[in-house]
Amino acid sequence: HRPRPLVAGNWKMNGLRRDLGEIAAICAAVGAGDAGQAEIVICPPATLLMAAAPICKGSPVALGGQDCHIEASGPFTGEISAEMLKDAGAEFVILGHSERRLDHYEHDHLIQEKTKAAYRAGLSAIVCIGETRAEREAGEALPVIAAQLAGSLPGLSTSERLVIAYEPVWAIGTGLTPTLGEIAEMHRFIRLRLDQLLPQQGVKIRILYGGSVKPGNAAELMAVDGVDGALVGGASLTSADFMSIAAVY
Ligand code: G2H
Repeated sequence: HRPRPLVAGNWKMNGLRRDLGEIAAICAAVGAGDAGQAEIVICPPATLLMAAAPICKGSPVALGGQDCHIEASGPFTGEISAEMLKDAGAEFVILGHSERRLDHYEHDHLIQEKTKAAYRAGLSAIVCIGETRAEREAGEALPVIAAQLAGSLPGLSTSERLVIAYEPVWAIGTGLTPTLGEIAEMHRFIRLRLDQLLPQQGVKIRILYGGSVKPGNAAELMAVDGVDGALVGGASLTSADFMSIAAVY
């Protein structure tokens, strides 16, 4: 039994109101059945959520944020809470992306707190994990991933509320991807760990691959045993590229 695949677009710090047409085009294509079996999520910058929400309403496309604060509200200048994302129309939130872990010094415990905040607000969390190039070359990829999973995931996680995205840091935005064998090995390992950490739920939680997923490599990446979908960055910014990735399902 394979879970329903999920293809999520992470727009990162890209997108102005004039780019909402890409979201409308994705909604139209998914509504017409072009994404096959896959569940589709678009995570635009938070500034676009409220404008994107009416566009996605009535279509099968869900919206997500890219980060959230651990508190629901308070004196945290510049921050956005999970409740605010939910109020703006989001159903998902990406947490612990390597650009947050590296550029903003986010650590596993903070990501665990953010994941709890997402659940509290009624959002599903897409929790990102991944090793750096130095860690992989040192033979540390598996223990690094094990520690990230153990440290980042709340014990009350369920397969409805949690999605894992495995994104090797050295594959993000670089055009490099691991071999299909390396991806299969890692997804098998993550599944094993999820099963140990989250009894009953771990076997059902979707494990996405992310890092330089493009129209040209999506079919072979998504066919790897244990890959339940993709987290797509650069190639999610244009509806044609994103839909040709989603169409592999
Ligand atoms: C990895 C990915 C999306 P890209 O960060 O999260 O980005 O597809 O541009 O490598």
